[in-house]
Amino acid sequence: PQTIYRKDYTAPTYLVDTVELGFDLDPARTIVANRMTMRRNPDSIRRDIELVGEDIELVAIRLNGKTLDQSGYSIDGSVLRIPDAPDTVTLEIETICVPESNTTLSGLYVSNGNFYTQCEAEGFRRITWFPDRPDVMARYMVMLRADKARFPVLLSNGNLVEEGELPGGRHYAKWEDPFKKPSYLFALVAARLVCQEEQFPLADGRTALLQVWVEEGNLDKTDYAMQSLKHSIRWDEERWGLELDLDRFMIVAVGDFNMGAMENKGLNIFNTKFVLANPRVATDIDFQGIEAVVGHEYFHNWTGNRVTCRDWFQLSLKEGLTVFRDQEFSADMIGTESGRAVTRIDQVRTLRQAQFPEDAGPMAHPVRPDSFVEINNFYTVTVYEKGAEVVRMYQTLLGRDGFRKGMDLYFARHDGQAVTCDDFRMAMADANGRDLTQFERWYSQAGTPIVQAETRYIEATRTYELRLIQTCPATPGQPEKLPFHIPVAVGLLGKDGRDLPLTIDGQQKGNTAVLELTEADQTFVFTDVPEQPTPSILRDFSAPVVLRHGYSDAELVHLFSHDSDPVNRWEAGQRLAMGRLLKLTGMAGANSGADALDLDDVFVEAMRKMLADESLDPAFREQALLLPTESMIADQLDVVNPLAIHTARQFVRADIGARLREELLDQYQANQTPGEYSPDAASTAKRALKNLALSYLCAAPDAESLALAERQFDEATNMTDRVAALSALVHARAPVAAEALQRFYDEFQGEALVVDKWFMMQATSSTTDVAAVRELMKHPAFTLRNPNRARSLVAAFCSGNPVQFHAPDGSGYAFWAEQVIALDALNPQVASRLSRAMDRWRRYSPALQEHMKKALQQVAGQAKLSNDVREVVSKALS
Ligand code: BAL
Ligand code: ZN
Repeated sequence: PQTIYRKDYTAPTYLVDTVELGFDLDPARTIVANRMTMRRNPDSIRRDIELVGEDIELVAIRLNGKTLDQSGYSIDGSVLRIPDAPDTVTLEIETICVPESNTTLSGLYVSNGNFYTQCEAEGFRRITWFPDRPDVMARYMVMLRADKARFPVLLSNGNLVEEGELPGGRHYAKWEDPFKKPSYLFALVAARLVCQEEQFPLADGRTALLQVWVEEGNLDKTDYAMQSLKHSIRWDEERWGLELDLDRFMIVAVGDFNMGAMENKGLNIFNTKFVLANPRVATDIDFQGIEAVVGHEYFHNWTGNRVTCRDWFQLSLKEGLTVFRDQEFSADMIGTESGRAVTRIDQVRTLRQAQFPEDAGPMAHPVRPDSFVEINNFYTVTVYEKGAEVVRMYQTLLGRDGFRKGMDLYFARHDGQAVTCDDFRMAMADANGRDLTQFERWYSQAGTPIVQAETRYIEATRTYELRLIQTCPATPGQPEKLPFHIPVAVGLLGKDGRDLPLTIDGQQKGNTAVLELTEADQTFVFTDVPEQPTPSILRDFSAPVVLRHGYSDAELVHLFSHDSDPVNRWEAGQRLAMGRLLKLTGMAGANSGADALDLDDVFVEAMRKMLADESLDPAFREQALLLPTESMIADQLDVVNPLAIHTARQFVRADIGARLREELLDQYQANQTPGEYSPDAASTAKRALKNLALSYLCAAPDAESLALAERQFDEATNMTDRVAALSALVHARAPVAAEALQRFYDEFQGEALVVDKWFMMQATSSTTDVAAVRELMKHPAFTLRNPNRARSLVAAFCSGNPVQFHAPDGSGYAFWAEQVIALDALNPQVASRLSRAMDRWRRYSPALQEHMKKALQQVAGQAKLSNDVREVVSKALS
């Protein structure tokens, strides 16, 4: 496979002004007629028309009305070249594709008998020959023709301009998108669907027709998506002054989908997981996911669609920015300060759970990568979540108003264009008169920076020195790093726990100062500091870095009890917990078991106080009581022993469950939410704390705790409580667990998304070994062809059940290799995701490494392998 480099970018040779697409839709043989008006790009030095196509049969090609025979063009792999073309051309191309056998779910495909498309990043070339690159933006007119009885609904981007009947029971619909767009935003749907719809007033006085399209049985699960869409539209108007630019905005849910959702212009296509919800089938987390993803896709209309990416190396230009926007949206929707903090804590957890490991592994890449083999492999937590952190840092450095000025300038300069991350950075710099040259390194350097903090209080001069030393580990292709421009938000706590007012260089900084760390080693001096303070460094997680500081337990308990910054208050608890977990992991590894493990009173008492502090938001208390995950613990270790980590963490959970039993029971009772279910933030917070209490109680299971879980399972009136109870029973190996699982399946077998939960719960239980997963794969409801289902069992096991996956005999890895190979034949994108479960193989014990290497080599040795999987396994092995 060929590596593509960012430095090799060249402008397209021809631009496309208009595209007329005609589809004669038939699952077994769809005919696509494509008529493009093109003109030579004055910015290009070459004269060839270059089109790409994949898995399509070329029927005819005509240039300015004349059929081209094979002397008029050449095809080399996926590239079709017409040499020395005239300056303006009308190019007509007819192709055939077979949607029903397209298992990749990229391009035009069939799901449950209906037609859908997915074109990002490079799916449009599976529909027709085209300059399928984001810097070619054109206006689209689309004619859809299909059997009316089977496909009564025909949708595409933009506005419906005409529809009618055709002979032979067929019908047609003609759609026109008034905005020019790159081909990756093209979409069509031809399906038997129903919709919830309404007219929604926009800020400028217009109204827009909003629709949520689903299969008939799901019309009782569209309210929340519709409500989230309306909130998104209003929020974008109010927070950023950005309006919906179409008269019609559609969301369509599909059960077979590689990603979460897709922002096609005016016709967002969604994984059902991020549309369908009602209290019976969806959990609080599902409701939150729907709000965030509906928001995310809607916000792309400006950040992604109106202003798009010049090339795929710039993916974070739209994704980092749009994730940042959806994060802010979710925080604003909760509306309270503690709710905002809890969303921020969640973001930090995601970074530590997934992005920091990526930054430290063989697939590490900068937010704006320099090269790739397969762009689909770069829809990563680095491009998305770290990219969002980079955008957030602009706001931290420039202030909210400064950031808004930068956004306004970005749209003023670039609306209708395909641009780069540098263009965004320049808009931020120019709008604020700031030099952001050094900030560019966040885009070009991979790896998680480490900031080491050293402090000194000088009583005689009442000064406090904070020395910050930054380093960044080597990553593939980048042995040396230059210093980053890091905003470090700092507060100082007095002995009474209150913030000390801050003065630096004679300037008053309030309670939190944003220090700008730009050197490798830099010291900041606070003056007029009346007493030895406790430093609260990196407040609100002001940069995606690892902060090292030699905190004492006493300091951490002080911060955990008093820090006015809720994120650092939570962080102090995580540090307390991580210290214990690492020590206990070492002991469990040495002793091979939980015997002789012991948890100290300082930690348990801090947890007890936090749990019972009813002045604090239950959502915050839940976060504060959640231990770092097994993968976060693994990330701290040079040699990972998954069993020792699991043993240590389970021991801590059980010990907390036993020693805080009274308080846990109290909170379990105090946070009931009787009455009708509502996914609002306050009710969600209560359920979260209540169900965390239940899980701790069941970690040290006695008859009473298990009875509590069983009763909750029986009496639950919503999926959040039901799943929490069932999960507690399963993880506690309760005698009733098997029967409860069966009852759950019997009741919800008609709800695909709930069946996914059922598989996932079992896949991630430490009681489920490889043999049990293989048994589950024989279940009639299991199929590798549906991405959600494959992820719910196979990927959930490989990435979410470390103890069993890393079985000493290597059986987990052999299973992984088998499944990667099987999936790759169907759907390379899903296979490639699964293949990343082995990213960190060099961190395990030599015996495990041996097995892992063998499995990786087995996959790499396959003659027939997608570029997607090949890139991942070869980088892992290199
Ligand atoms: N653009 C791909 C899906 C998403 O990030 O919204
Ligand atoms: Zn996105």
